[in-house]
Amino acid sequence: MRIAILSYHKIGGSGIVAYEIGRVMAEERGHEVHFVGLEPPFRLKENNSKNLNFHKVWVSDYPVFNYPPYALALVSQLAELIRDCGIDVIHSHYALPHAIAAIMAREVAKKNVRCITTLHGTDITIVGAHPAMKMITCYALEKSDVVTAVSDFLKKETERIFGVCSNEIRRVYNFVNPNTFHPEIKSRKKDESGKKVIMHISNLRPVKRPLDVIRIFHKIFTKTEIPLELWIIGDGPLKSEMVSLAEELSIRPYIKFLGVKHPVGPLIAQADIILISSLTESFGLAALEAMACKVPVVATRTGGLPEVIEDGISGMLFDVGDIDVAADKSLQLLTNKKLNSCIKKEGLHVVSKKFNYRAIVDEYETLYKA
Ligand code: GMT
Repeated sequence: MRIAILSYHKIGGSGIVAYEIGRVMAEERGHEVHFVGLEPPFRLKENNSKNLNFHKVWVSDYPVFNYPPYALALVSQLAELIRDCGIDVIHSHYALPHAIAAIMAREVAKKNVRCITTLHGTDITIVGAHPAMKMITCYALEKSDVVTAVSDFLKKETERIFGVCSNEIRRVYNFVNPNTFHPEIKSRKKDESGKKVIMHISNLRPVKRPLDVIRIFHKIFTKTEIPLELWIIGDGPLKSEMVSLAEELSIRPYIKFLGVKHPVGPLIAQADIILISSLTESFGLAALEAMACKVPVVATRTGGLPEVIEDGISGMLFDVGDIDVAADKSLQLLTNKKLNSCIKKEGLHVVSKKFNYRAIVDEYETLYKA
C-alpha cells in the first residue's frame, strides 16, 4: 500500500505515534509511507529506510493573508501526491486540519482514497469542541472512513461532545518503540551517592499542571532524608513560574531544568520516578515510555491514564491536585523495594501485552485495508 501520514511532526505524543506507525508500516510491513507536514518527524533524520518519504507543505506568506493558509496548501499538495504517487490511504493524526484536508484532497484529486482519522485528545476536547470549530470537526468525523481514538476515555468524550455519529469510533491504543524505550537504554550510571531522581516531562503548559510537580517534590523533600533531585525535561510557558515557586520553597538548587531533549529514552531510564500531574491526558504517552524503561510512574487519575496505569499494580495514581497523596505514593516507591520492583515488572509486562506495538500496528493495517 501507499500510505500518506499527516500530523504535526514536532515533539509531542501525536507526532511520535504517527511517526512510529509509519516507520513500522515501512520497515516491517513493506508499505510505501509518505509523511506530509510542515516539518519532518524529528526521528526521521536517523532513519534512511527506502520506504519512508517526507513531503514538506509549502505555505504562501503573501502579505494579503493575515495567517498563512496551511490547510489549503496541504489540501492542494496532498491532492498532487494522491495523483502522482497513487496514494491508497491517508492516515490523519490530530483532527484539525488534517482530517478535513484529507477528505478535501480526495475530492480534489477525484480518487478513491481511504481516509483514516486518529483522534489524540486536545484536537477533540479543546480545539474541536470549541463552538467555532464544532461543525467542521463533526463533518471530519462523519466523512472519514474510519475514526480511531487513543483511549476509551477519548472515544466516550468524543461521543459525548459530538453525539453519536454514523461512524463508530474505534479505540486503538498508543504504543512505544521497544528499541527506543527499554530498561537497558541508560546513557549514564546512576549517581553513586544514592541520590534519587524524580523526573517530569512535558510542554509545561497549564493542562500539565507543572506547578504541582514542584509542590509534590517539595513535599517529598521535606519528608525524607534521601538525597533527591527533580529533573524537568521539556519547556513551555509555565517554566518561569516553576522557577519562582521553587525559589519561594527554597528547593531551587535541587531542580534541574534540562529543556527539550532528544532522544529522551536514555534520560527517562535514569529516573527513579516519573511524575505526571496533568489536569487531563487522553492517553499519557510519557507514562508508557517510562514503563517501557522500567521506571515507575506516579500520575493523576484522569482521562485515559487509568487505562495505562493500574493503581498500586503497574504504577501509582492520585487525584488531580492531591499533592499529599502524590508525595506519599512517591515516598512508598522510594522506600519500599519490594513494591518498587513489583510495579516496575508489571509496568513492563503491560507495555508488551496490552500495548504491544505489533498487535496495534496490525489493527491499523487491517483498518487501512478494510
Ligand atoms: O496537548 C498535548 O498534550 C499534545 C497532544 C499531542 O498532540 O501530542 O497530546 C495528546 O496526544 C498524545 C498522543 O496520543 C497523548 O498521549 C496525550 O495524552 C494527549 N494530550 C492530552 O490529552 C492533553
